[in-house]
Amino acid sequence: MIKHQKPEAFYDTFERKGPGQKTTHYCPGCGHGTVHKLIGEALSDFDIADKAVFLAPVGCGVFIYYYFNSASIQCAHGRAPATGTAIKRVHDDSIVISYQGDGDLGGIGASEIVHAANRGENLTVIFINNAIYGMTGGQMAPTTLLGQKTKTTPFGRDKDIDGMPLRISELLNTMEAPVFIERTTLGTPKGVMNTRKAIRKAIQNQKDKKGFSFVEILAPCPINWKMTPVDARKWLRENLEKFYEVKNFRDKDGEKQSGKYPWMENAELLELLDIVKEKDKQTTRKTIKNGEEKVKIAGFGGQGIMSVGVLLSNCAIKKGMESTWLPSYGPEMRGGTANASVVIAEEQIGTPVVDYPDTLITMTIPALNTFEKNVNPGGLIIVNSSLINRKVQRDDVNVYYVPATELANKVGLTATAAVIMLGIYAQIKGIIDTDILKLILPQSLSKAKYVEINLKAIDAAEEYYKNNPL
Ligand SMILES: Cc1ncc(C[n+]2csc(CCOP(=O)(O)OP(=O)(O)O)c2C)c(N)n1
Ligand code: SF4
Repeated sequence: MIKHQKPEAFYDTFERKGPGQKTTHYCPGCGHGTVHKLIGEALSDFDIADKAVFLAPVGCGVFIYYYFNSASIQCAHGRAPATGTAIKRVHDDSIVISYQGDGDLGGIGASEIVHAANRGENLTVIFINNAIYGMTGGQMAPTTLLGQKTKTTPFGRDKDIDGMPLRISELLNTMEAPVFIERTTLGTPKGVMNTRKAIRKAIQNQKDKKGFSFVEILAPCPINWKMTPVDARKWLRENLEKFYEVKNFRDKDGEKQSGKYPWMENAELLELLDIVKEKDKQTTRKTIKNGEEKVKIAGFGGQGIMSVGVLLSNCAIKKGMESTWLPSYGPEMRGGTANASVVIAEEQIGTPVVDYPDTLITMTIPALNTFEKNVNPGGLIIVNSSLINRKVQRDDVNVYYVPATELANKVGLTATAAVIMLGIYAQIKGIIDTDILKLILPQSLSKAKYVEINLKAIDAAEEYYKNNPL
């Protein structure tokens, strides 16, 4: 029976250009739409749409998340294979589909695809080769044919000036690791059916944990080729297919990947991260207001901002909570602005980015100036009053002033000021406590000789807060 219907893996309507839309943003005759349908059908037939994670490229495929009712991540230009590597390593059961154009994959992202293929990541990569930069209006791509006229090659691509068109499938086929590499075409109905098969195989391989699977699809871009959809398919058959041989390059079984990476089996590390201590998790898990606490620790480089962020995050993990740490540096090696974003949560964390912190721990005036306005109403700002000689302007947040640098000097090391700030945070918020700080601190410091003095700094913070409660 032939069914003509939208795959269930698609949303009912596409909201890209307002509610209720039934059509995609692609131009008439564009290859992207055809390939979306083939992927959608595969996901529906395999019943894995809920496990799929799309890696959206920069290019015309950028809006993939408007169409598939699956998870998707908008990747930096060309970086989808790197993003996919990370996702696979923490969510091995997800089905990660990297969807990329020839500019994205073969140009700016050439390095990422080469290394992901060479590592044999268990990913499915769908590579749309339309021999042009579609989204930006038709500039030359790495795959543009010799003699092909584009915006940036108005007299046609010239080998001596622009180099030869890149045959990406052949390039990846020089490597040992990939298990499946096939080039298909949308130039004919038969080609579309073969593309369908190749996409299914590449997804099935990932399901079976076989390894890196790559499908290069020769696709039309009628708009930038300046042709009608029918002429574009003809041109594709007569030109693209002549240079880019349509064939299967390899289909090997691949050694089934265990899905476990060495660090996932390192008992010492598991112990450290407390992943194995389920019991401990249940007994010590804290209830956090709204289930999540977002902290921004900000100051200058060299003040221990990053280390204290890692320390906080590790304490939270030790307590059986989820936590992320995200550093942000200014361009200078030393003394530039620096801030760390830490998220602590009862459940899995959606994003490590902290735009609106619940707590701001601020070591310097520029940091206070930058982040004060972003603190959530009802939140907390802890101010190092030794270095910040102004008051917080907000009246809808709690503020605690602590002369952290002064206290650190008394302890005997100025650099412990950030640990003192964290000690104060522990006292006020109670999400982590002094005991856990003292337990984790020795593991967080790279130099053992500073452990003792930092432990003293935690005591100093506790003492100070006892005498000056909020
Ligand atoms: C860092 C960066 N460099 C360049 C661009 C401009 N840019 C946007 S899409 C694109 C290439 C798109 O071509 P392709 O990957 O072939 O996809 P298509 O649009 O043809 O599907 C480029 C160069 C950008 N957005 N970001
Ligand atoms: S510009 Fe080309 S690749 Fe982009 S949507 Fe239009 S036809 Fe498709």
